[in-house]
Amino acid sequence: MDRAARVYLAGHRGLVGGALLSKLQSLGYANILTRTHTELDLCDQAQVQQFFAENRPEYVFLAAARVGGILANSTYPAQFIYDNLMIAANVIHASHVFGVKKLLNLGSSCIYPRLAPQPLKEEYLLTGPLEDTNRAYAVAKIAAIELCDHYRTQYGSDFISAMPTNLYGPGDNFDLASSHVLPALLRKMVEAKTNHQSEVVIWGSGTPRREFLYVEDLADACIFLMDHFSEPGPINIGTGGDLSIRELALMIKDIVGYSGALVFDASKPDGTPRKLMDISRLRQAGWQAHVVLPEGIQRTLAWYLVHQ
Ligand code: GFB
Repeated sequence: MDRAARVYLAGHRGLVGGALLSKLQSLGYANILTRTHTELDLCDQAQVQQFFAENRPEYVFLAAARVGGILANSTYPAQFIYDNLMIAANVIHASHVFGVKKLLNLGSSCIYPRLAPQPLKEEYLLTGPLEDTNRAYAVAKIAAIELCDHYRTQYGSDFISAMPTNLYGPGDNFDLASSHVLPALLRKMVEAKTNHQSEVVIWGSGTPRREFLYVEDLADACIFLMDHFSEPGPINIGTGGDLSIRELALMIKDIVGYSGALVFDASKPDGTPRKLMDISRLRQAGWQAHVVLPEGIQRTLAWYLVHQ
């Protein structure tokens, strides 16, 4: 991407969008277009078409979505499927209508079949039943990938889809009802330490395994792919390693310096047992993650202690 190119970053206030905005600015991109949800409702096709007509972005990072952890996904499925379908359809279609040079769409590792072989290869998508707790979100995200691929086939659009694993980092959502596991456990342990609580409750059995990618690494990977990847089908973005929720909780406990007990609440859902990504396609493209989990947790904790 030329540093003077008009780059539309949809979702700049989210975890991914915030990291992408910082990274793009640090690399000297001077013409980054952003709009808040109040300024531009991406579920409204007319508003989206007008925005594209007036601003003519050359590149689009589609990082806007309704996202949440396992509880939010299983509590509000209608909003997760509708909002994510509309956002994807409106932004991807407008990018075609107004001649966007390249668009990067973001999927998620949770849209692979629940019991697909591990590590997950890109070709496993749509080969089996989805995880129930986030089926609504997954169907919308799969539709977005299909939109990109069919616009490439029929119209020659250079629209690519990245499939990040579970993300975390500064700017994450720390609301315990809607957040993902890593920020939730960070907050719970910080508060338990501050309030001298004797225990911290961890949802589920602690046995599911998750892969965690630091969000600044993801931003770096997205910009790399925008410049170097133009193929159909999703491309996995991960670290290549995973750990159990129990191991994660013990790591966070150690980093926060919390000395109480960890209690596992089996009444809460475990979700998919594992979703480790195969990142050989990404490695072949020439990119790999840099920030290891303990370092990323320490940076996220430092950010949270200032912004809580
Ligand atoms: O991060 P998480 O909410 O989402 O849950 P998923 C991961 C695992 O951590 C589950 C456990 O087994 C949870 O039961 N867990 C333990 C907790 N304690 C907690 C807690 O306090 N809060 C939360 N949230 N989890 C999401 C999808 O699945 O993955 C989204 O629902 C998205 O759509 C995201 O794709 C990347 O990793 O299970």
